[in-house]
Amino acid sequence: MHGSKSARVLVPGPLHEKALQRIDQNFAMVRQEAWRGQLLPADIAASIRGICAIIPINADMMDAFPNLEIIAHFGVGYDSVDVGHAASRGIMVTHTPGVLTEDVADIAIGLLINAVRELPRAERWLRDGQWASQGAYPLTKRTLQGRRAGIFGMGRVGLAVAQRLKAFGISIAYHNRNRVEGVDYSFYPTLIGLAEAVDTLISVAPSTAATARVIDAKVFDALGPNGIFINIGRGKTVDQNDLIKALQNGVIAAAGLDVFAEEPNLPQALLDLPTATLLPHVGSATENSRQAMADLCVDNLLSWFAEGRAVTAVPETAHIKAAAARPSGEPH
Ligand code: 8YV
Repeated sequence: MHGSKSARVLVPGPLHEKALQRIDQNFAMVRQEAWRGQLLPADIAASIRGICAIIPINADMMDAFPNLEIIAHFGVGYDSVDVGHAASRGIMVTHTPGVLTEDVADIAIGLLINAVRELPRAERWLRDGQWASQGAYPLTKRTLQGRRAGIFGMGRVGLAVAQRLKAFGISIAYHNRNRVEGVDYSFYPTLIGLAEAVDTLISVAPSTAATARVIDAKVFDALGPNGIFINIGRGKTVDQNDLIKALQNGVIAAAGLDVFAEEPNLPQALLDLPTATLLPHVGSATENSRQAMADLCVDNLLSWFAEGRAVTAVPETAHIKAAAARPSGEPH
């Protein structure tokens, strides 16, 4: 499929090199690497029909481009894009589901083993010379064996995490907005109900108005002193202060986190906790996944401008049709 060199596509902020190359080959690319929300000349702004970006895109930014048709977001989670506003203006929003699922699910398992078997601390013991000077690393209080896992968010990544946990012989339950068809893991209609039933809570939940800080002190209390909390979804689903207190006071045993409330900034209190194993949002950070995400982002632009449909629309804008594909007079 070839693009339309006449379609202007804005790329604000950083973007994967491969995506940049393909956008440049197929479209009239407007590159704004150091994007700070600056205004572009009115004629350029009016000519922008697509945006491909990893950076947040709010309503004001969309409204700076009167003829914007599509936002191709680099990432599966799209909480940084105001999709409600996009839908109201008839702007298509796409994301990158599917291609990063396995790599992200692997990180949940890595964090879980790190948290339960204390691998980062054991490695530090070795590197700091304590193995040689003091002997074996202390036995860990906890094991994966016999754990009961609860997955919050049973989408593609949640299912891939469950598949891995099954291989470890860990029991699996889940909470999701709705029961998932064809999935026979125990469903809990409330998050607190799930937390009461398990000792290992793994959050894969997206950041939405309904999930904002829902993982809070009550959930940690329910998880209990043998509790492990893993987060590979979004940091904004957690009350981070409640989590810090729960770890400081032994309300839960340990946490493994790849996502945080205000990335890339973490409170010192969290960094100071020996029972927290922390990663800098590396879930999809393999060359393989990032390349596939870059390809899917650009495939969405190509498909939109050549055929009038997106490949992977977000559900909120899946109904939107390209102007060229609409019978005249039909609204978007
Ligand atoms: C990031 C992710 O988007 O896809 C997501 O939702 O959280 C990650 O893959 C990626 O790190 C780009 O910043």
